Amino acid sequence: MENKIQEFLERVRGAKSIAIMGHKNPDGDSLCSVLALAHLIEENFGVSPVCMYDGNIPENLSEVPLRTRIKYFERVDLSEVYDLAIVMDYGNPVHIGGPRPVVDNAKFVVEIDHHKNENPIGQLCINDDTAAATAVIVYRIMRAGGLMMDSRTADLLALAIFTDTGNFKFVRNGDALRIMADLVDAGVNIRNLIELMNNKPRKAVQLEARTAANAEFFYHGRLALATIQKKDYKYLDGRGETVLSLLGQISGVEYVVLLKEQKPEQIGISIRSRKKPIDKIAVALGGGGHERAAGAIVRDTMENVRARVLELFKGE
Ligand SMILES: [Mn+2]
Repeated sequence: MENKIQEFLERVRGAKSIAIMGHKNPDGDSLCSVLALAHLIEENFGVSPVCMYDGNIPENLSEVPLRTRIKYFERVDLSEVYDLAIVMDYGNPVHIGGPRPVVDNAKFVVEIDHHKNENPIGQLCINDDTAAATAVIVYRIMRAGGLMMDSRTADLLALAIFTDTGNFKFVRNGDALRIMADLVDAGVNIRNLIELMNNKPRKAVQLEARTAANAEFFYHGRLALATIQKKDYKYLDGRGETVLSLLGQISGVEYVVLLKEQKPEQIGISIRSRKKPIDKIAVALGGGGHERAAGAIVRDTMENVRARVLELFKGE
């Protein structure tokens, strides 16, 4: 890891043009890790990376520091050949989406990720699937390189870690907490960051509340299943974390599934588990993720996907 970080710093030092991207429909870690790394590079190396994304950035992340620094991929020149393309927090090449040509055209590709990834696309891979967030790896790069961290970088790293660990619920060791402690000592105010994310449209919160209220329960109340129909999907902000978290608070519920009809015959699936690993269920559905937080996108009707999910949970 240390050697890879040193090679990365050398690559950045030698690059005149840099592009950075995360995964499609960025979450807090994807968005804030991209912005933090871009800002670190700009402040410490004097090169201003071009940041791009595909999909939608949730409204609750619209006020994060340097938000305007990242551009929708259709607003950047995808034919430009960058010295360095950095792909972060992406997990699987299909999740890169629109910015993909930038990766294919770049002279050198680096990936920085904490997802399990069978087919890495980087020529240099700074991957660690034990890291609680991609931002944890960014933090390590920053410290190993002796890079200057200002308050915006600190806030971005804290936001990424806080959101990706589900407010520290998913940490498996103390690293993320030690890093957060350091960021707080550097001036991060966690309460202010939470307030900054309380920024959803009213319709989004009301949809989440309604979706949770209409959830169904199976297998002696161990599985909670909620659905969002196409007509409501446009109001959903992000992945519906609040629905997942609300249903997961119910006594006896071990698994929570949220089915989202993104388009006719395209269902986004989010799965959460309170105990046992469920990433294998997401994999069986053609997706992936972490042991207790995973997902998939299935091209089929809501009815069929619902039946398949219920079948997969039968043995659990
Ligand atoms: Mn992540």
